[in-house]
Amino acid sequence: MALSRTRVSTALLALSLGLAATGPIAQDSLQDVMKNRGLTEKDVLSASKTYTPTGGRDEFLAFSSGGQSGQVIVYGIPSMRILKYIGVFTPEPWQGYGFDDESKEVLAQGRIHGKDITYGDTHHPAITETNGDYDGRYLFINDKANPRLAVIDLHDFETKQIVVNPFFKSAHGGAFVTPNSEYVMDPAQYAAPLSNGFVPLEEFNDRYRGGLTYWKFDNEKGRLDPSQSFTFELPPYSQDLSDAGKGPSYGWGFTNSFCSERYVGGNERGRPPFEAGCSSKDTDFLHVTNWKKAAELVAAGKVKKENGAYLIPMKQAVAEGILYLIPEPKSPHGVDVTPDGKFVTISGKLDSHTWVYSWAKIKAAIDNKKFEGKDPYGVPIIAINDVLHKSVNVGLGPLHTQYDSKPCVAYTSIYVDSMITKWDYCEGKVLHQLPVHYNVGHLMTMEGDSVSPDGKYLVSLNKLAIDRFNPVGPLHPQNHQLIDISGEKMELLYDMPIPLGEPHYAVAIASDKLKPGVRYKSGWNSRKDERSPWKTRAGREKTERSCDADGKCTVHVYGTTIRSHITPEIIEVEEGDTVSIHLTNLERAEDEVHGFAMYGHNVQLSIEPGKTASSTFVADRAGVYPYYCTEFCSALHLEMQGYLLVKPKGYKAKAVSLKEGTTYSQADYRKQVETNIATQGVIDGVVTFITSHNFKDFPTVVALVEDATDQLGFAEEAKAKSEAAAAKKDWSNAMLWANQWWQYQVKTADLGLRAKTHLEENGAKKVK
Ligand code: CUK
Ligand code: CUA
Repeated sequence: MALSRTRVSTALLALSLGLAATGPIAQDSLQDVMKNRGLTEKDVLSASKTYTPTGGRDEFLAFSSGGQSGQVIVYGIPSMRILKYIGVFTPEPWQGYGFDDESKEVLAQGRIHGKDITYGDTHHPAITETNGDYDGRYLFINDKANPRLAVIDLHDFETKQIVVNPFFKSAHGGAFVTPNSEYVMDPAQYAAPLSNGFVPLEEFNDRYRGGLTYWKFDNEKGRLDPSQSFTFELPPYSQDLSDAGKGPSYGWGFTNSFCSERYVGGNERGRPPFEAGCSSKDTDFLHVTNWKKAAELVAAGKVKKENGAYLIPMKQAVAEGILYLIPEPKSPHGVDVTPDGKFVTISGKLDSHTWVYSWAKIKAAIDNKKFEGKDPYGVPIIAINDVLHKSVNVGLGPLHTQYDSKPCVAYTSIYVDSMITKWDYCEGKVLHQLPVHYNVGHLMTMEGDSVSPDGKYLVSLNKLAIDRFNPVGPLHPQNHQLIDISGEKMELLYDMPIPLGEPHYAVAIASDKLKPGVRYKSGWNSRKDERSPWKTRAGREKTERSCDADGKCTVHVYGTTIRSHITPEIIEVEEGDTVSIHLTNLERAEDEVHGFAMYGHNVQLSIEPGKTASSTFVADRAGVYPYYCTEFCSALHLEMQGYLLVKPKGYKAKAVSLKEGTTYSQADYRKQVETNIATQGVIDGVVTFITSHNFKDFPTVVALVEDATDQLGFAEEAKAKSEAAAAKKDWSNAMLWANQWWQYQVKTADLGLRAKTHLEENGAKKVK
């Protein structure tokens, strides 16, 4: 939609005169709308609790697992508006993730035995904590299928690191952080040999193992440190969800398991399937581990390394008194420590109770060495009756528990009965139950697994949507239901389809705890958080070609992007060259992102203000390859383009110089200059409006004015070049530079008008 010059000028003029078009006035009253849409008063009340007027912000931000998409979904609460998908284990073209060289390096960290794994089964996001409270610095998320853990920096919402578990072949029950993000818990799920070779299933009991990794998080660097991380060897039970102790239980961790029967299926051999053999006993085991003491053993050099990583054998863990088992209800799933750290709630998928364990009692049993026996691996078992505080009938198939800001109040998701149960874990009584659609998995309250939950809202992450939305084929979205928990009774507010998944867990943080940046330092490698060696400044763009002794040649392009051109606009290489294009976005303005896509080479970059992104490929076919900016960044965005010319080997140029399709006369030049003078009038008018108001009180406007001033500076440069060409009677170049001068004016005017509108809409005051 390239606007003609006259149309843009007219539009600018109309806007500057305040002639903005107005639509027809809506005549419906609230009653009319309710009647026409069949809404009840309760619907309207619910709507008004989630409706967020234009420009409004959400009180909380939720980070949801994106399930098998390997991504993280960010949405606002209570509006339930999706704000972003963050690429984590999976390439994500919009963010250039897995396309630019910098992020390819991050994804490469997640290779398994040298193989690219381009999906992830993400389950549990976790936000870093300080003193048990969300601090909003980093987010972790696990991959169950390939035992990996990723670090996302919440300063720019980008994935910075992926680590692969050195022992496990799957890992489900992470990520859960310790109260000062010292460690991230990440237990195995399906038992397997801790080594990589073949071990027959017949040797399951002796040579298959479970485990629990405590990944060390370097809070200074914001990265996981595999060299300081350690793993507990555990019995071949299927370890499941985990949670870290806090307050009185600080220093300890809790990990569920199922299939402590150690059953190995084989229905093709005529054996009963896993599901029968793994749910035959009445109880499974809660694993209680002391990470604080384990870390001390590691620091004291008392733990040996295997596969290059610290592994604490069961024998050593038992001898050191840092590993215990407690029976828990059949096929348990969620384990959730209460905000005060005094209790641990555990739910069994095949039981209708949630069991509350007392930390004080667990600690007393450990201190008094009061055990009911040992498991086949010699791990002491604490009797359930010695530690049980309450057992509460919450409904059939309880899974996960989250907490309220009100003391003793918990919410548990009830999978089979499809409902949320609100209950009191101190007194052990049910307070309220609310049906949901359908088969809720996790549930989430605001900061509901921290030491200070915020209450207010609960999201029910339902597994099935069935009939709740317009049908879109056999694969349905999932349904995240927003529930108001501010009153005595829960109230369902809103259904939100999640078209990416299957999401498992989500965490929500008060949005005022997040302070994401809007630009990078100029020439920034965002994935490494350091200045890029490939950065370039305006006017310093260059292309360098070098060849080695074997005649292999590499071309490095140090380029830039700014509204609305890419420098360079022509790149010439020879067939067979390795080409690295490094682009720095020179913009400082908020949201002025440029993209870079090229025909036939799988090149797609997203270059945010200040970022330097690189793309390396082999130009193995002679030909013409147009490239362009993929973000509609300005009126002349479509013209933000260029050509990669891949010349056949030994090609000799025939044409001497570029021949334009059009040449320009003195009259063309004059006409352009007249347009420019008129446009300058519009700009001056807008400037007068802005400077006559208290614009400095509006940070958005201050930023726009800064950007506009920059653009006007570029206009001045182009104007000087135009006048120099005119002095030499080079009318074509004079006209083209005059046009470039006008391009910068249009950008200036565009910014100025945005600033003016912002001032008008936000009640700026006249100052002179
Ligand atoms: S799990 Cu999926 S509903 Cu991975 Cu936490 Cu419970
Ligand atoms: Cu830059 Cu379009």
